[in-house]
Amino acid sequence: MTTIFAKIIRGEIPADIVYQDDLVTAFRDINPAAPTHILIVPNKIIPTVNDLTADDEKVAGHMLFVAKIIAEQEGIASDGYRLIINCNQHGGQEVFHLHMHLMGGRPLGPMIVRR
Ligand code: DGP
Repeated sequence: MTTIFAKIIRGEIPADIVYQDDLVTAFRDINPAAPTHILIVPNKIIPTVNDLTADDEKVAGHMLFVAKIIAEQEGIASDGYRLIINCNQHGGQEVFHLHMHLMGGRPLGPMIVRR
């Protein structure tokens, strides 16, 4: 099984990679919703949050730590930013390779549209 993000991680398709280590890769979203919009992705394919196992605790925590590092790198840490992980249909997940959105660079407004 592969995913579009796995191909980016392996360097098979281009992306603006801003961070990479042995556990995660981060690159700019192709369709940014904010001035800074970066996806933080485990190098290993984990389709959704629902698929996390106890063995994935390290990589899951590392995604959050890397978000902090990149927010500093991008100069948005003190103003603030938003981290989002979508899961399955109700979450609006489109790519089934776990990823954390890091968005900032302007006030982002309410978290979700209230109905
Ligand atoms: P989600 O809805 O949480 O699954 O978000 C998927 C995001 O992935 C979406 O904001 C657009 C982004 N995306 C999809 N395909 C590509 C791609 O080929 N390259 C990059 N850089 N981003 C992509």
